[in-house]
This record gives sequence, C-alpha cells and structure tokens, in this order.
Amino acid sequence: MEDTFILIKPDGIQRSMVGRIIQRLEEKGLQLRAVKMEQLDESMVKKLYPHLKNKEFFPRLVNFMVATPVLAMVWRGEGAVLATRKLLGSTDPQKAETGTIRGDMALAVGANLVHCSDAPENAAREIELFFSPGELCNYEKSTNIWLREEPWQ
Ligand code: IDP
Ligand code: MG
Repeated sequence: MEDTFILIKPDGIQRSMVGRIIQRLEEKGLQLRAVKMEQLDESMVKKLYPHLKNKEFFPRLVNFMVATPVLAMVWRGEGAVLATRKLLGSTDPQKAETGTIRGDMALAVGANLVHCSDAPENAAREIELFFSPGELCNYEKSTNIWLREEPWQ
C-alpha cells in the first residue's frame, strides 16, 4: 500500500469542486487517511513547490495558492502516487486528456484545481509538511479486498 498527498487548490474550493474531486478519488478505490482545511502562506507554498521557486511565474503561483484556504488530504492505495497522477492528467488542463480531472474540469495551467505528489519520496515529504503522524488514520476498509489483484484469495 502506498500513500500520496493531494491538495484541492483555491479554484477547486471557489468552484465548489471539493465533492466531485473527492468522489473521483473514492471511485478509483483509494482510501482517505487524513483531511485538513488550511490557509497557506508564501513560505508554505515555497515548501510545497521548491522546484519552482526561481520560475518567472512563481509570484503568480503564490498569489493563487494563498487566495483562499485549501484542502489537504492523504490517500492510500496500491500504486496510489502514479494512479492519482493519471487521474489528475497533465499539468496544463489544455493538454490533459478528457476523462482526467484537469482535462474534464479546468482550462488553465494557473488554475488546474488539484495538486498531487509526483513520486513516493515527494509524497512522504509533502505529507510530513502538512500532517503529524498522529493525524494519519490507520483503518481497514471492508471493500479493500475487492480492489486487490486476486480478490477471491
Ligand atoms: P504538477 O502540479 O502537475 O505536479 P508542477 O510542474 O509541479 O506540476 O507545477 C506545480 C504547479 O505550478 C502546477 O500545478 C501549476 O499550478 C503551476 N505551474 C506549473 N507550470 C506553470 C506555468 O508554466 N505557468 C503557470 N503556472 C504553472
Ligand atoms: Mg508537481
């Protein structure tokens, strides 16, 4: 089982997409471990996006990310990091495939609704940034066996 970090950005909050985005993650078979609504500041955006700090668009990205609170979450499942990257689609919604969250629900790279981790090591770092270990719920869902490779075993 793998954990990944998902964050609904201010446009998702403003456009009332929280329910629909969570529904897509649940439908995929992922399990919610933690959720928190939080107002980010510039230093937190820098910590979330250390690889973008020197980009010319970074000041605009900061303004966007601090515009309203965001919804931070931890989701668990087999191959959860790659599965959620695919579910979100390309960074630029204009290039994202139809059927993906960004492809179906957004139009601009500066307002692409959701963040998700791009690798297991980044997922661990991002989860630690937003949650203490005690905030991550450990529980078994009775449906989990029906998401396995061989559910009948
Ligand atoms: P990702 O969100 O698909 O992982 P990253 O390259 O990590 O993509 O970029 C993080 C976020 O920075 C993007 O989701 C998007 O909101 C913003 N961003 C990335 N590239 C651009 C750009 O060229 N213009 C404006 N915003 C960008
Ligand atoms: Mg990224």
